[in-house]
Amino acid sequence: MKLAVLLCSILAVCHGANVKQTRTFPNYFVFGVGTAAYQIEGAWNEDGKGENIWDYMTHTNPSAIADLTNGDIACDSYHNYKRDVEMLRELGVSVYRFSVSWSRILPQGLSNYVNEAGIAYYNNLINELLKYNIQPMITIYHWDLPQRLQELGGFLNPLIAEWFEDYARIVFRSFGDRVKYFVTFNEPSEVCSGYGSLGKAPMLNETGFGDYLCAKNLLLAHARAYHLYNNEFRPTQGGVVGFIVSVGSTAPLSDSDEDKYAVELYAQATWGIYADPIYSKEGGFPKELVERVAAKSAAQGYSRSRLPDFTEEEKAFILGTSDFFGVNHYSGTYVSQSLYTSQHAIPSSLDDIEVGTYSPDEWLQSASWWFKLMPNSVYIFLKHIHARYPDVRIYITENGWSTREGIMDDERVDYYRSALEGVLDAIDEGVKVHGYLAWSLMDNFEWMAGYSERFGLYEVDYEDPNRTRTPRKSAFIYKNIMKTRLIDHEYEPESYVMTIDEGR
Ligand code: GBH
Repeated sequence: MKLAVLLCSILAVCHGANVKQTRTFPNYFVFGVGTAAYQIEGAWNEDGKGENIWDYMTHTNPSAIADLTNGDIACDSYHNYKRDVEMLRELGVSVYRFSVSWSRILPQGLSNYVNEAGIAYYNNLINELLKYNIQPMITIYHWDLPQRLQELGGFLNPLIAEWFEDYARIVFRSFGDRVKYFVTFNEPSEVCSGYGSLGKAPMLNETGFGDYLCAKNLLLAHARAYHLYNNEFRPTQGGVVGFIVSVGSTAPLSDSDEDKYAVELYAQATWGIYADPIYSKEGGFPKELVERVAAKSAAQGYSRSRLPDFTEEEKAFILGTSDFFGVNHYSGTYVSQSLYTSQHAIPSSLDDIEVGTYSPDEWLQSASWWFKLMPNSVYIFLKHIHARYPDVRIYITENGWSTREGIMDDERVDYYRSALEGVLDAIDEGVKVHGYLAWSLMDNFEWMAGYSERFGLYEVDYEDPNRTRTPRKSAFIYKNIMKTRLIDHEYEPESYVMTIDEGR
């Protein structure tokens, strides 16, 4: 036993030390990994695929991406999907979350023309997964809107709800006989940040307008797809449909009532706006947020709130439309009213709530500017969701750490171990977490950061035309956790040669 561990067990203070090593993940708990189409597939214009907003943006405005790259080839998973499935078998996952590309299936966005080659690609992938007993989880929309629909307004056009429903119908009809987990949207906050900032395609930067309008339209699109599944597909296919929000952890900077209230407002503005309409008791957007935006809008001279509210009928239509709470999580911050500065764009959602955030310098910085390690953040956000929506079944659909190149990723190993301790802590306290999907299976196109930030359990060699994938240390550690269903903080891989454990 290492000295540090010995001390920990004597003092019983070190979070995640071997004191807790005997705790196992419950039988119902599933493990897996995730990816997304634009980030891995490449083949951006092959076999009839149409152009999407990321193709368009990276081609017309290359300097939007930190390293001037794009997803034209990415990990080339369009040609390498069998290797991807082999990696999933090496790891021993039971769930693989991937997204389907709208413009690969419907090149022009609308359902009058279906690209059969696109359907065939996903059929091949799904069949390969099922051959090895790996359950597919399909994200129907992970940020890659067909460019044509963008030209028609994208998520600012209320018709997006109908366009999305038509697309979802083709996805359910084509794959739902074999796929039992669906997610409509990945991270609406990021989808809508494409309309309320320069942070994502289509970079509309209509702060405090575009993002709010997108939120409303996206939730209606989600609800339509959910009802469609419920009415037309669930009776024969018997799967589940969820929705994924990203939730950062928060702690009040001080004990003051103002700061506690700031935490609530921040939660409302960053994820409650998307989650409350579905999971809260009454439905609709969060009450204080609605009041704040209305008051700010009035003070700014607008004749109506910049946050368009739902009708009562729309509220009822959206309420309850998710079979599980999918949540992506990376980190968190301190939140305080006293940190509010007028640095936020005006108008904007953070300006509307008049709240600021702070992450201490002592927190370990990842390779991504927005992301430092907040101690215990997984436990904190799980408790927060549980407190807000006590009955909901939670799947962590993304969680991971970013580094630069390199196979020996001890930071990522530590991150995963302590994140999973946080999951066990939350389960011990009655939080209904049913699964954990690491982000990501392999390095991939990290949106505005290009290939400069790496989230993979496998490293991808982008210099190599074959896009060779090599397991990192974290791949061996995560594999061992999934296999033993416990977190052994002492475990070290015997070798760095990956093999498939047959007969799982
Ligand atoms: C996920 O997004 C994505 O689903 C996935 O595709 C991606 O690869 C992965 O994470 C890693 O980034 O408010 O200015 O501080 C997470 C996106 C990006 C959401 C940073 C919160 C905070 C920006 N997160 N963002 S800011």
